[in-house]
Amino acid sequence: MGLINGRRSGSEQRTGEDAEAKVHGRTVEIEDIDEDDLTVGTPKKTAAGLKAVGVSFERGFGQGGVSRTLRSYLRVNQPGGVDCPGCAWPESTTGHRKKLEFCENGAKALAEENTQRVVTPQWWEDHPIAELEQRSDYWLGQAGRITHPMIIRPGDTHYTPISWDEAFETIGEHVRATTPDRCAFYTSGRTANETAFMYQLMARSLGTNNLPDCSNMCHESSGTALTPTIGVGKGTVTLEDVEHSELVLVVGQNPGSNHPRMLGALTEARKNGAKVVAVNPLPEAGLLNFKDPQTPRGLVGHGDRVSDEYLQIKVGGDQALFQALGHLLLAAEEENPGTVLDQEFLDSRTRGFAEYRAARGTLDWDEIETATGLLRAEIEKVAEMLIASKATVVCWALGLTQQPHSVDTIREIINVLLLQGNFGKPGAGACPVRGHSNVQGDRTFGIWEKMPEDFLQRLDDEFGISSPRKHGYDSTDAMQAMADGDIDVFVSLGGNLARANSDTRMMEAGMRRTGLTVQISTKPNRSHVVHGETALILPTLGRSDRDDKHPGGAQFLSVENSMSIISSTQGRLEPVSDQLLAEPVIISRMARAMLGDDHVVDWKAMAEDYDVIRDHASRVVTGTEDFNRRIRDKYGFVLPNAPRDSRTFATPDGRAAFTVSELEYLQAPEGHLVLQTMRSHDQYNTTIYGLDDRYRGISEGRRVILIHPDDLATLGFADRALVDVVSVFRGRELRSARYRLVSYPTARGCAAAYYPEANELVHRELVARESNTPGFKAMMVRFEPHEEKADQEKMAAAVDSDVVMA
Ligand SMILES: Nc1nc2c(c(=O)[nH]1)N[C@H]1C(S)=C(S)[C@@H](COP(=O)(O)OP(=O)(O)OC[C@H]3O[C@@H](n4cnc5c(=O)[nH]c(N)nc54)[C@H](O)[C@@H]3O)O[C@H]1N2
Ligand SMILES: Nc1nc2c(c(=O)[nH]1)N[C@H]1C(S)=C(S)[C@@H](COP(=O)(O)OP(=O)(O)OC[C@H]3O[C@@H](n4cnc5c(=O)[nH]c(N)nc54)[C@H](O)[C@@H]3O)O[C@H]1N2
Ligand SMILES: [Mo]
Repeated sequence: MGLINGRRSGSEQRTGEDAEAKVHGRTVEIEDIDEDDLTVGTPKKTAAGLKAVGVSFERGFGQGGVSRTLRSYLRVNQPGGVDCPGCAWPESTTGHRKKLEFCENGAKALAEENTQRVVTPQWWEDHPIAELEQRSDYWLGQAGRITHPMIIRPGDTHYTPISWDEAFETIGEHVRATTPDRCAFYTSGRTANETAFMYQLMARSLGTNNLPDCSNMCHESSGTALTPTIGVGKGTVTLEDVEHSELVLVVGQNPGSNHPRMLGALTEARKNGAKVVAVNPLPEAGLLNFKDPQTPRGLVGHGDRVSDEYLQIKVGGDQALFQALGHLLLAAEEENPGTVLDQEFLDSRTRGFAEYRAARGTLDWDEIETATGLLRAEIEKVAEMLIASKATVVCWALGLTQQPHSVDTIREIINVLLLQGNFGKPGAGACPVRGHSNVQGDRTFGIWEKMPEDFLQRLDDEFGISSPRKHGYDSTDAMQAMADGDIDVFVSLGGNLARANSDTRMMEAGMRRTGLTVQISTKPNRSHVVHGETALILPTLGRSDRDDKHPGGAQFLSVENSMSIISSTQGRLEPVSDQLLAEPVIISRMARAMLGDDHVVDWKAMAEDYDVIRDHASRVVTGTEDFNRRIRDKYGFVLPNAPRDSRTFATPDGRAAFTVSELEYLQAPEGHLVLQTMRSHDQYNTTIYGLDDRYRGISEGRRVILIHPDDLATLGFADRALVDVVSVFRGRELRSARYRLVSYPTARGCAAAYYPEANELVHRELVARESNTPGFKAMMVRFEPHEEKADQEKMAAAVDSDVVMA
């Protein structure tokens, strides 16, 4: 363990080799995963509690040391502090915030960023690409924060340091040597609003809408379903609505691991008399019971129950469920007219009700039971709860967005909410629970391959540019374009597309074909390892780092949470290296390198003073008028949301739309199961924090398939059998070797594996209709006993047959 304390010092202007950088931190070598160490215990029935507090501090102290950790934990999610990089769940804006307004997994996210482990030029020298290719995501991410800009040129075996000046010149040369439509600019959802705004402006000034983002793989199906039906592609509730609802449905979501602070809101709602229904194929601990670590009772008591009903639905059965619920509401209204539906709302605010009623008038219960794996009586019970509720919220996340029929499924949720007028009244509404802490803000500020005309027009007017109108690539199309050799420059503002996207082998082949890949990153990941012919790594400040190298002093940024509240975020910790640049500075310099110093946009002014960015944005982004004043309010400000604010809908005729969809669900062929992929409790997307999926009882290994004991028996496998997984789609097969089958109480016919390991099983063509989101929760798989020897041959065969390369 080498300690590099102030070994180098100096300025960013020199070339990397002789740069005298000030780096503080230590390099560490951790052991890589040994899947044979896997242990399996029993799934837990309660989330959080004292253990969660212990883990928070243990991880924090282990990565960042005591004082850094305490300073960062005390400031997270406080007014004027740092927005937690963990998730997009909101904090209260009505006053009371706890001293520690975060959760175990927020703490881990901070610990990972605040780490004092560093990845120096020496580290890259010690680890050739050939070695890094063999390493797991866990090993790569745990190495720590990248301290210097690095480059790898054609024929190189290692990354070597490069000066910032040279790095930007390299980008400029590559961009000028090609055409704008052969460049793509990816964004991950941690990017702040101001940064996102500059980034999309840069792409559009260059002349492309190729702005794929993580949202394409995440909640795109939600936006696609919501915009035409209710006129806004976002949720329509506030935190207070959730807490004062009479009924909350939590569908396709695992808040215990992915939005732990939501459990506080659900417990609060139940205390206020609400009922909570969980809909999930897995019995997730956080949806069963919760011990709130912020209360004494939560630390020592038995905890609070979270859900009143638990529908253990089959993967992909939710459209059927919501069709059935709609049918039951209509039937109940017919029986007792005037008691169930909000007729006044239906008449005055919606369209398409008659067609919907006609379509849902009848129902094939056998098929509904097959599709959902639920009993009619279970569904009827939830329908009764809906009928009894005067204010219902439906929350959902990725369990609904990553399947072929996802958009239809979400439209069925909207139908059910519309029936009872659950929009624009307290305690009611649609609540897609967003993922990355600023994924929603990035969209608001223009990161989208098909931004609407009015935004583009205002952007053009503000800056005197001519934005292209042709839609760009989303993440799936970008992968295809890369694999086809249609991309020369790929820039990634955060994220790790090589691992996050579907069809890993195709994605990696595409990255390797690209002329220049540029990763603006905090930590090493797979997208650095499977790189373009030339590749740059540009290390940036994280959200909790101090950003004060500006003429006007320290700057702050802003983010938007899942409930449309924009607030400021400002880091205060000493960066691990004085070579790191803030993201707006990187974009400003990159833009000038691409577009020339005489470009009509004053990039330099924006990077020097973020108020300048906000001033521009306030004239382009709807709802951000007077941005610079309002962002300085204690809790920021709320963006307008027509359904929520005024029960109005910005659709062409001003009405919310009912939709009719054909029933669809996932049916695996004989001998196959439906496979979903999900997050463990110890990861942030492709960043693997540790190997402990505590609530599900899995530790020290990640290549597992959770499978129902009866399915194990039917398929003729023993618990813990070592298998290869074969995923089939339209007659084509993808394989992934060496998984352990683990007997688990999931719904029958469904299996679950961890993302991103299982992404190599997702066919590129398996996407949600309309939204083009990969079918990460809709694979059809079978298992074959794993034979060590056949391993290499099979993998080689899979590469030959499945990757389309010229
Ligand atoms: N700690 C931590 N927090 C995170 C993240 C992280 O990786 N780690 N990621 C962030 C991001 S980007 C996102 S988008 C969110 C993701 O948050 P989630 O959506 O909670 O993420 P997943 O782990 O994909 O879990 C999906 C859940 O849906 C269930 N499910 C799967 N298929 C179906 C189905 O067909 N129907 C139903 N009803 N349920 C189904 C699964 O069993 C699982 O409980 O979390 C964010 N927060
Ligand atoms: N099979 C399967 N695949 C999935 C999913 C699934 O459920 N199943 N979920 C999808 C979803 S919901 C999402 S959102 C995507 C996630 O896709 P991405 O957003 O592309 O992936 P992340 O793992 O969140 O990105 C992690 C990397 O971001 C960089 N980073 C972290 N913080 C910062 C920062 O402050 N600035 C910068 N510049 N870089 C930073 C680090 O270098 C880190 O390695 O994956 C998708 N892929
Ligand atoms: Mo996400």
